[in-house]
Amino acid sequence: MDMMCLDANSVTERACRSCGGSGIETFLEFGKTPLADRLLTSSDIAEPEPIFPLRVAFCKDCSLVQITETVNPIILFADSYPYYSSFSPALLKHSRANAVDLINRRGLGPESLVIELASNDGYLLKNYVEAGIRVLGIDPADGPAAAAERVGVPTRCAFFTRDLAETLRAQGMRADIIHANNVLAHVADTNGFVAGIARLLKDDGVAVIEAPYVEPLIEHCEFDTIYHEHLCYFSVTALDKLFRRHGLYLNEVKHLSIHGGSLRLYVEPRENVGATVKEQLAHEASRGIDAIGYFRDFSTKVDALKRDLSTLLRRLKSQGATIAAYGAAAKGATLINTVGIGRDLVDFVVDRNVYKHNKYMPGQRLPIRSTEALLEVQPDYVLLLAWNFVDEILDQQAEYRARGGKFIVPVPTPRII
Ligand code: JHZ
Ligand code: ZN
Repeated sequence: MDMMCLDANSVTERACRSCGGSGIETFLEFGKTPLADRLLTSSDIAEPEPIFPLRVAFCKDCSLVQITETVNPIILFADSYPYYSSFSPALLKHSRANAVDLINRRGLGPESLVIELASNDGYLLKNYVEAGIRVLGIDPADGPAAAAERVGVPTRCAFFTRDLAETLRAQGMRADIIHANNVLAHVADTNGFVAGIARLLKDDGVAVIEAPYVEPLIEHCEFDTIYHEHLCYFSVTALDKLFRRHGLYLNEVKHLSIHGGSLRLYVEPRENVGATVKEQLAHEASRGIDAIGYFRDFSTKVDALKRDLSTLLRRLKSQGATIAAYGAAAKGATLINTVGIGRDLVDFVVDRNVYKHNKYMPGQRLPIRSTEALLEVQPDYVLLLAWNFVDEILDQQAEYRARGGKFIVPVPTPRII
């Protein structure tokens, strides 16, 4: 691998991203890795690739798990960001149910306003548009933002900040609902982002926020969901403190199976903490998720998984098997680059997202093809990089499996199905 380190494009944090405390302790080290969503074109392949330290730490003051390196967000998100939410039917279904539930529960109508931060290609807001409700999407990635406009979702192509919240408020905007799915962990100015939500919500409004949950990450060894875009790995304990700092209250929490186990948070300007939150806080205290001890042996578990997966792939290969991979996911980049899965083991990766075709995975540079390639080539095994959509993908690949093809699911422990 030909790589270089662009130090000027990142900073190493010495204090906690949330509370500013200096008691952050590293418990997992990946060394330097390339950026997970920075897919390479055939002309990039001749160039060295930027790599950045990937190191995970725990804050003893507010319990927040976080990485210590902040890569310039323009590099991460603004420029040819390849992630389009609408390529997953399961995600579309999940998002629609969320919108329908809120429209009913909160009695939303044409006079209501729903804002989504990181609205991507309009996958969620389009459901409100259909119901005649006013919406505004905000997203810094120009490709997905343009796709949202095409489906009738007015979108402002910008990063959401405290300043943007002030500007919108000055224009008379206050939201009944603010959605922020899989973005809170991506924002370098964690406090500014939450302060912006507080400024933009109506007094009786609610922020409905989804974020991957740190407990399944640790329990199911989902270490591949760690990459530079994900700055924070939230517990309810850490979130509760973060919101309170800005006069917001985490009043209700739900567990979701999406992305390997996520939380949906209902956050309001009025304190009305329900049983779901109290129980979750008690659960985290009893499991010790609010203390460093819970995280100390994670690194050993990650090493064991990496070794087992590498051994399995090498054994299959030495038996003459052909192996491809499914899902040019960001987490796939962490997996192949930390385990060391190159062209010697995996021939190509398939993905339904047409924007990813004919590009190459970062670091190991596995070529990305359309999913049809699985039936054309019929490799003996397919390593499932998008393991979070296992049911959906196995159903969709019934023909490949009927012809004898097998999937390798890497986490929580590598297994063949
Ligand atoms: P997917 C994403 O990470 C994006 P990724 C982001 N980094 C984030 O925060 C997390 O989610 C939470 C493809 N696919 O969604 C689509 C098929 O080809 O698991 C995607 O390229 N066929 C902002 O990138 C990839 O797989 C299918 O049937 O790790 C899945 O990526 C399905 C369902 C998906 O997340
Ligand atoms: Zn802290």
